[in-house]
Amino acid sequence: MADLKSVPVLVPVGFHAAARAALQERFDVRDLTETGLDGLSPAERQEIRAIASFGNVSAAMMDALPGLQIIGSFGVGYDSVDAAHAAAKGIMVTNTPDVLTEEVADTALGLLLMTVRELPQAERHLRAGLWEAKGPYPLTTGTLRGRTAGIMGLGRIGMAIARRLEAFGVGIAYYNRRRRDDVAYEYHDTLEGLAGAVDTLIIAAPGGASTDKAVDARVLEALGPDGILINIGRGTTVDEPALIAALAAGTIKTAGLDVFEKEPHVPQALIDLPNAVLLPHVGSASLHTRAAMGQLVVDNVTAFFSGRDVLTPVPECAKAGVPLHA
Ligand code: 8YV
Repeated sequence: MADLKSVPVLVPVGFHAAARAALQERFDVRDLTETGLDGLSPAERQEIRAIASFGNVSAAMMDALPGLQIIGSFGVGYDSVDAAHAAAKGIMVTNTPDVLTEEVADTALGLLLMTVRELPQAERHLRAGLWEAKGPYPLTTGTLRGRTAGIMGLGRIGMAIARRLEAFGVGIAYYNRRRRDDVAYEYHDTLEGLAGAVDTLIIAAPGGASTDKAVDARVLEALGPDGILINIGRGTTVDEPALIAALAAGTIKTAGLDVFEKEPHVPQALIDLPNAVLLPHVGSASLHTRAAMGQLVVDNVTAFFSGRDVLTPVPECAKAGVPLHA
């Protein structure tokens, strides 16, 4: 078991403040600045044994840190970490599932309600003084009543969204890598099949190569002119130009997006569309939930170097038999 104070841990300067402070108390924290590994001398690179991360950890970065044993990634999605490369090298990767599930599902339902009932547009109407000057906000053509939602990615967050949809009286179907045998929701083995069977498509799937641009022009066409697209997963899952074209042409009705392909950049063409509700990736962004996520990063890295199993290894590392502790 290592003396934690002698373990050099690389932590981005803008990392969750409380988590950074907790790591600093226990470990020998080294700053990862905007210059990346260029900010470290070759000798310092040799020493690093852990990274706390909320962004890109590429294969090249892992290769440049020969003593690296664990990457504690902040967030449930770890598409920005090359987990396959880490697993092949015997480097542990942990993420922060569970602690953000309910928050993200809340945001998904909020976004769905905002989108279908045009709540941001109605609020802008009031703030612009138009209620008094011109009269009530027009009746919305959209309603949740009678809708069926197709969930892409019925994992922990997808299931939490489904539970909420049930309470709202919305029908549920899903597309997943595998059919789940613990739910009675209608399963579709293709995304296009799901989109054709529902009028509301909710993306709660992970990002990365397996879902890259999976929601394309054909899927949007299948969703149809009354269709609503909600994305709480990753922007890369949607072919953004195809979505912009579909919203502009009325191929689908409206979209509510919390994530984008090249965050924080959002295409002006999307911002200009009146039939889109856009949030700046706030799915898990409450003080409460971000604190829990930060603590889980600290707990994983601490467990690893204290001879205890990490709490939340990513499946790639668990399957490859990467050691659960140092
Ligand atoms: C965070 C997320 O915005 O958990 C995820 O996968 O996308 C969000 O909760 C992100 O992790 C912040 O780095």
